[in-house]
Amino acid sequence: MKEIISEKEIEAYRNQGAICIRGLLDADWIDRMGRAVDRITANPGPMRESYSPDQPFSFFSEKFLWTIDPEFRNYVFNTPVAAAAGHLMQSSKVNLFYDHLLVKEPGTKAETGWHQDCNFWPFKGKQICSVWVPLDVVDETNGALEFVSGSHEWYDHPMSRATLFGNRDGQPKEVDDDSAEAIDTAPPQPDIEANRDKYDILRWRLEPGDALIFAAMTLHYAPPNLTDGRRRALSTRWLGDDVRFHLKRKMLQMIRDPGLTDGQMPDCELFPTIWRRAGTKATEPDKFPDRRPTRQASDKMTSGEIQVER
Ligand SMILES: O=C(O)CCC(=O)C(=O)O
Repeated sequence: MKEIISEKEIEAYRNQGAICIRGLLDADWIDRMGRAVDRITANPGPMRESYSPDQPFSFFSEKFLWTIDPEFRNYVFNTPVAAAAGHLMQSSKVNLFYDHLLVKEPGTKAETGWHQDCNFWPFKGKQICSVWVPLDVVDETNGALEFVSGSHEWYDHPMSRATLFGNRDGQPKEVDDDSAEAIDTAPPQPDIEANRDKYDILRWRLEPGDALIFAAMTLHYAPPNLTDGRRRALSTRWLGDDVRFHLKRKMLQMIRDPGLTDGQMPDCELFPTIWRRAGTKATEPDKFPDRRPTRQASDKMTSGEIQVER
């Protein structure tokens, strides 16, 4: 289990918008989650989606599994993943946005097109990141993520993007509210693929349990999986101190309505606070005694704690 996040790693995350942390999860977690992923892909839940139109479910996606599956719940509450996100974003606490299982089956031709995650996420703020952990060895032959270094700082506003990956049913939903922000007027996304040599592109070969942690504004991509092995990855999305709920005209579909209004802190049953920096206390909006789910796993939260080296 990874014990330390260094100041150097915090600085690299701040400058590049994406870093690799080696060995964040140990072999036991990899084994457990590998079995959980095999179980879910064989018997998917309600938010299953195909991201490979020509090969249905070859690029398999499912979100919010922690709300229906004990092992995924255990993963978000009891691994060091939340703490790593909190330390890297220099936040006093982190809330879970959602967990996202992404499997590229052998021979998946679909790439993951260049995109920013935050375009259709219902939040404003800079302290938003994802922790992407592969359960298989990954490199450029089977779908390791790549990032444009520094792209998280290009603009304050998410860029608009013409094409989305995913099936039609899973597309962001139109929000019928005039106050919701439209991103169609935002700066367009540059064509990174056609101009790779102009950008500083980061990529790593990863072992199972290594983690890529990246800001929601960072442009990223993943190649197809043309090998004969599976590429299973678990991405979790995290919200820090400066994040507020923010309606966008087109929004990611969620498993249920979080019940938040524009400008609110994201504390609610659907986005639970999972990690808190030692010595910090809950602020008022974080207290939801009536709506909080029973969190038997959260009592053991310190087992997932990590320390920062100063
Ligand atoms: O796993 C992939 O291919 C895409 C992952 C991704 O875009 C993400 O986690 O934000």
